[in-house]
Amino acid sequence: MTPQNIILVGAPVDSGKDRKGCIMGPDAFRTARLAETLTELGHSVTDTGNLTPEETDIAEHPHLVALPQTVGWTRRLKTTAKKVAAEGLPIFLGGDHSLALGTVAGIADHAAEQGRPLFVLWLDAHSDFHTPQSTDSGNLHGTPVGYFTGRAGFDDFPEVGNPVPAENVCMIGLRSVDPAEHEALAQTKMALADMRAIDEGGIRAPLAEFLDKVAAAGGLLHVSLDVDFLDPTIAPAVGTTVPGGATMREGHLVMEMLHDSGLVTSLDLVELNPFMDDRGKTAHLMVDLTASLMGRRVFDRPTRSFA
Ligand code: EXY
Ligand code: MN
Ligand code: MN
Ligand code: MN
Repeated sequence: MTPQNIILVGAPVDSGKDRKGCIMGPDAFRTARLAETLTELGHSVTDTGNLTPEETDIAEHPHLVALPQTVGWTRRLKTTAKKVAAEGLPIFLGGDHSLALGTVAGIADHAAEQGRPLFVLWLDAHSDFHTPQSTDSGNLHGTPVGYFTGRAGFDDFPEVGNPVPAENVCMIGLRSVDPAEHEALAQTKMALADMRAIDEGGIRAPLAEFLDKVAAAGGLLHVSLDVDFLDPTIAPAVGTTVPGGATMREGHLVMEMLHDSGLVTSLDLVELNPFMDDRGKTAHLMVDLTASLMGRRVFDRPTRSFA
């Protein structure tokens, strides 16, 4: 990847679920030397500090956790993401996955202005495809994909002006999908690689197929990396661990293939809860994976065309 103008945006969103701690995520990434690591790889890095949510006058909802605050964050992140996407390669430092309601919707607005389709790679144990009506937990971090693909039911949230078509989304790492999500996903043409598919055929194939599609469409590519994509033994600092996740090498292979494709235009790093970490082990792993995405290599390899 040629040297990029990387823009770090702190999004200490902690309203997407009951368990608290993601508020400390952005500073944990900073403590794990994310900016320095990317600068050492030759990139220009600007840390814009932490955002705050917009004020809202929306009433609490009896079933939805912290609805007003999550709406306020979505408004802030949607406008910020569209702005910074025009300035460089944004990396949104979470904060829980409800931040992706705003980041992906905002990046989609930017893509529409560029006249290019947006594609999304969702690296997660979960499909996060609920709506405020279908969620059992009321935790809105389980809804971002439902929101930015334009599912109905997000009445209190900003209108999604440029929904990402479900067929432009690829999910890798799935191993916890609720029945309502399963039923809704079956109505779409979303590319879904659960851990069984990875066990049988490896993680390379579904990713290469998706990258070929992005390249052929001349698309922008947003990557949303949830800590719980990884196996809890290597990444314990997340509130929604699910055993049987991606290995460290599978994680690095995904990031190295993404680098070689040259297609990635924005990134979320989400769900890190430093209160649950083991001396920064998870924070450092997420920084190492980001370094692989941004070009850290043992040996240089020819960049493989995915067109
Ligand atoms: N599907 C479950 C729920 O909706 O509560 C679990 C969601 C976990 C979401 C984390 C961010 O990936
Ligand atoms: Mn309700
Ligand atoms: Mn998630
Ligand atoms: Mn998850």
